[in-house]
Amino acid sequence: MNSFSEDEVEHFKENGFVVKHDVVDRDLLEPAVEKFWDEMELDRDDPASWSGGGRKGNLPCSQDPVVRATLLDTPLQDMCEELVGKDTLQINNYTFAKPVYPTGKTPDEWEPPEHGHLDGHGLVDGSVQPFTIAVTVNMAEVKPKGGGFTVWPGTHKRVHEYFRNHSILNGLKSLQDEQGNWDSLPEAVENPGPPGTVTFWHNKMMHSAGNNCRPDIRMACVSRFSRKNLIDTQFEMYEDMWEDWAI
Ligand SMILES: O=C(O)CCC(=O)C(=O)O
Repeated sequence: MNSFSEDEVEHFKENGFVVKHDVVDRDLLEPAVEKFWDEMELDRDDPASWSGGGRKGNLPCSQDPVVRATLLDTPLQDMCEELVGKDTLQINNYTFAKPVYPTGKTPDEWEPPEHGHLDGHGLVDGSVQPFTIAVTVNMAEVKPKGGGFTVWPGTHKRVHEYFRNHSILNGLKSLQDEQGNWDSLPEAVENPGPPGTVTFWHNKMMHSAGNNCRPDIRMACVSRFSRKNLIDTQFEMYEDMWEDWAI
């Protein structure tokens, strides 16, 4: 049975991402959320103190078996392989545990981030660390304007097209003019949702954490899969960017 409808596959191809609800069971999420709390260095009983956070960066529990279970004991890899191809993928990184702390602003003051970044092509100068497809899992409820994973739809196509004729070192250049200003970026889309909501996203998507103008902490985990043969195929930029995908 297919996990994605034809419309969802079409949405993924056109926009570079697709969102599915109830993919990860709450029984797996709840213990993982406890691990977030163990490590965020915040007083759980004092929400007023959460504004501004908290321990920064990916939490150490990114590697914890309980947190990894939210990837390993779920259909996430199989679902990604429905898009990329059966038995094509391996885990590139496990469950980076990413809190986004409240900013202290109200939803009325919320704005999306002005821009995002690309992973693998542009984060580290002079090196590429590509992957194939990623999943961002909402570990707890993420309300709109609450720091949800944010994407710039369609940027995967612009970046892919640019790489056909340019170095793959910095894909952000495909989204900038000659002066380095953002060039006609699409409107950002934030992906809130209940626990277990997953955003599946293409490797060449501009993305970012959102701005959290809610009182709750945004808790999400990001994992990336790469093709088993990525080392041989990473420079391959087919005219049809889906040539080597299953969709
Ligand atoms: O935390 C988020 O929502 C964004 C994560 C991100 O930017 C990344 O994994 O590269």
